[in-house]
Amino acid sequence: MTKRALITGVTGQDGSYLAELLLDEGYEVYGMVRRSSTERFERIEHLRDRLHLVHGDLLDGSSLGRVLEESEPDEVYNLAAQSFVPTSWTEPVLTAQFTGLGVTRLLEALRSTRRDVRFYQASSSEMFGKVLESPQSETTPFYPRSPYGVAKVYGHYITVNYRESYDLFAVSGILFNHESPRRGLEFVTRKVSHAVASIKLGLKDELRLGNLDARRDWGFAGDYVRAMWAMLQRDEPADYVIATGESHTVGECVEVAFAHVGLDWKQHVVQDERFMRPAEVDLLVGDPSKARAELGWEPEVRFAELVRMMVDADIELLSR
Ligand code: NAP
Ligand code: G4F
Repeated sequence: MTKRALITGVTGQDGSYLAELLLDEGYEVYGMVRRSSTERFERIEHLRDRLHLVHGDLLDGSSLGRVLEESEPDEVYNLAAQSFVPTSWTEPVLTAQFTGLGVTRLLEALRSTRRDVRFYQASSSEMFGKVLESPQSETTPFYPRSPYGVAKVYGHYITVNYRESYDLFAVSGILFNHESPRRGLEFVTRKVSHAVASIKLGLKDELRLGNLDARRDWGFAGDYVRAMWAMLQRDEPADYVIATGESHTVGECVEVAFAHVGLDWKQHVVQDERFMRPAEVDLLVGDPSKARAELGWEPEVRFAELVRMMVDADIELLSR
């Protein structure tokens, strides 16, 4: 029988890659979208004919119940969130509502349908924050450094709690930063790739950034959605760290991106206090051994290739 999946956050970066993967796997895919005065479905435009879009919002529990009734899913992927860390300081309560409590609303709606549904929660390496050990694994304690990180810790533990309390097949993927040409323009890798493409094409001359020393474990979103799916195919529910195991500075990302188009980053990059954070996460590097051993998961795209892919895609986009 054809399996059905529901993706919240289907219009986001990960939602679009996951929808592609599930459609390729033969699923009937439902995507939850929220009402907006202007439709912004660019990332899923190429899939529109193959997707069922259903209206709902993580802020409205009754809408989630209706979405579940309408879609009758076998698997639910909760990717929707306020996902930009700086916004979590300017809108901390809303971030807690979307990113934290939204998970409980969805789990409660699931519980009341009493269906045998598998649930995936998009947890984050941002939960490790001021890291207590390196590399970070499934057993590393959390020390979040932003309202977003705090909300994700809540979402993580409520998922664990519903698994243990109600015997739900509910798992959390603790995903480290993952990027792609579909990444939002406000995140640092895409900000860099888009600016490098614009500078190369003579559309601008300067790129203003914050902390160039922060280190992240950056992978490719297309690889990471494979891990989400694999987690829901296991016999027993468990949480996994998904990462490349390599970490690089923001400065290295800048260097690789400018070098790819033959430019010297020092001529264009300006450090700007406005992009510094009240509390920074200095270093993230994940240990994906459990995912490798139990899911057979490996990242295919590495850091420099990822940055170059994003620059090339932005040059193509801006040249159109
Ligand atoms: P994204 O591009 O920012 O997408 C977020 C999605 O959530 C969008 O589809 C957005 O819809 C939707 N959304 C936001 N608030 C909502 C609400 N109240 N009700 C319903 N939908 C709502 O994020 P992403 O990079 O794909 O990340 C997917 C998930 O993984 C997020 O939960 C994120 O926190 C988590 N995560 C991401 C990374 C990463 O590096 N990318 C790492 C770890 C964890 P609109 O289009 O309407 O705004
Ligand atoms: O690209 P970022 O904004 O991503 P951040 O904060 O690591 O969060 C992303 O990854 C998390 C997983 O760990 C996700 F949960 C979360 O949803 C999101 O997808 O910033 C990366 C680093 C930071 O250290 C930041 O201070 O880049 C530094 N940075 C330096 N200049 C900048 C800038 N970040 C942004 N966004 N813009 C800058 O100009």
